[in-house]
Amino acid sequence: MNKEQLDLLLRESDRFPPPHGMRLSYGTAGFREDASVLLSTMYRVGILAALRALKTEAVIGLMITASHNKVSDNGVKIADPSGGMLTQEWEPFANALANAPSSRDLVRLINEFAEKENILLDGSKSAQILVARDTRPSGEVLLDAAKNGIGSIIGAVAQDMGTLTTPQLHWMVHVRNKGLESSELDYFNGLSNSFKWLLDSNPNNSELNDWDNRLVVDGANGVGGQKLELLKEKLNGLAIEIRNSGKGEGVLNERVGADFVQKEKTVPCSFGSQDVGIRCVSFDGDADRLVYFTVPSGSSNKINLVDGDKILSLFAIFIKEQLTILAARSKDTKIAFEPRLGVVQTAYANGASTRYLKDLGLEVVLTPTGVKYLHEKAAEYDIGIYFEANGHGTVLFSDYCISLLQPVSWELSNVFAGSETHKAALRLLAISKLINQAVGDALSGLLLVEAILRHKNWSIHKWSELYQDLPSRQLKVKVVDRTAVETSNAETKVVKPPGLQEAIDLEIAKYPQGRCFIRPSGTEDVIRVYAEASTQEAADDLATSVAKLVDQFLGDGSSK
Ligand code: NG1
Ligand code: ZN
Repeated sequence: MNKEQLDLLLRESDRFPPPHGMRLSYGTAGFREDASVLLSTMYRVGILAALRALKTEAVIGLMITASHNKVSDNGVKIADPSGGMLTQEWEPFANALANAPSSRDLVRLINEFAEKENILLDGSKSAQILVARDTRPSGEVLLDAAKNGIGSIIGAVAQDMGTLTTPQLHWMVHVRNKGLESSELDYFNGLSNSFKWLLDSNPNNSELNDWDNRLVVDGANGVGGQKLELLKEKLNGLAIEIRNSGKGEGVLNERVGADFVQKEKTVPCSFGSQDVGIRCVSFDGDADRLVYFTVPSGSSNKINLVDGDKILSLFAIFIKEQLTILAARSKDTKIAFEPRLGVVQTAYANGASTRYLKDLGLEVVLTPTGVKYLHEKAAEYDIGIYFEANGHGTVLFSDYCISLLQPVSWELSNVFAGSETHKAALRLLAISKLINQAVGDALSGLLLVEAILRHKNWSIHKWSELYQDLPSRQLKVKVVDRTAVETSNAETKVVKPPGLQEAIDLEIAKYPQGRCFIRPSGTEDVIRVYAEASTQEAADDLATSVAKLVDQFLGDGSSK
């Protein structure tokens, strides 16, 4: 590091001292804490992004959001050149940077790391970082700190993209590094054009006069509702009403949004009896998750949830159908079109969904929680579909698969233009353009669900009845130190502290179809408990007794 760089770093980092007595960790989705303690973290992640951009010689993203967390929290994560999450190899460095106790320690760490990674810190190279934030009030000040961090590395330049959904920023990084147009307008045009294309490829389109095109969306009082207002103007064939769009009085994620709807199975604010029977959707605070639901008739405030597992199942059925059409024809063409289709879930997937998907003949694998794991696994297939039960997921297409789907491949193999085979290929191609290839995206997920339901002429009730969810319950337990829990087998077994797994197993054995696991959250200071059983009462009891065990082994006595 040259003297100019050293002086700049020391001078600037002194302005952002780290909070005392806190240990920050780059968790399931970056750093997340109460916004009031994050200035120094933002500054340091700005430096991290700049180093990553210098190392990869590509555009990097920095997103300020705490997704579904309460409005007083905030967070930051990095998008790698592919638009995916920061490589896990850099997470230890991210942790060390965030926790360096003084400016001198920080600069020493940067110097050592840059040397190890062969990153030249002499200003001879330039680097570009796209920065964006969700609608949290704390975002503006935190973004300034991140820009300061980027500006502390000579040659690195921040491009402020303003307020975006998390998947928009990831998408921009992804396409920018492919040398393609990457403005917000390009994003909206890409979604609306491929949606239209998909609808037009529906052989039954003209017979769908009775199709209910109404849809009510809960924007979680966040950025997703605002962006959908813009996208909506470009869409035909859907009558979208947006509530909790962030323009009114409501507070971000407070009794609204995908996390609330999925975990509490309760009607979000501003929804109620007027919505009985209509397709409803909830986004989370940064619009990378979506879940569908319906409001049942009657006086209860409970909903019928159509969660990420059912969205995954719908996508899997449709994609498999298209592949079957192609496989039948590929026998008498020159192309052997048999892409590997894989489905990736986590232990939070409802057991009934996993059984259903396997019964369809699909290959299903489980990974630990966190999109970085699911995405990585799904990318191993020609078409990989991944979803968390909470509604985060997408469909990945390999370059090989996309090249086979291009019209030119079909023309070469004598497939009759306009035939069902040809259309099946075009549908898959449209899906690959519609669905975000970088991360889960509520806007593109919504359009794909809508297009498939319309293709199949299915109501949300028909979709919801694909299989019956096993009753489940999620709880969180506050403990003194959540890192005291270590797990294995895609987080389904506790290996530390000793004896806890055996105690959990004894509880599970008491319940028919009982399944239960615990894991430390990567985004909150809690241990999460998930339980499933044949009745709701049994799932509740199992979760409660395991939460008590967690408390006995590790707690401070205040489970919530
Ligand atoms: P943690 O807090 O690690 O459970 C939560 C979600 C993850 C993922 C991240 C990132 C659950 C149980 N966990 O992580 O699936 O979406 O947030 O937003 O929903
Ligand atoms: Zn989110």
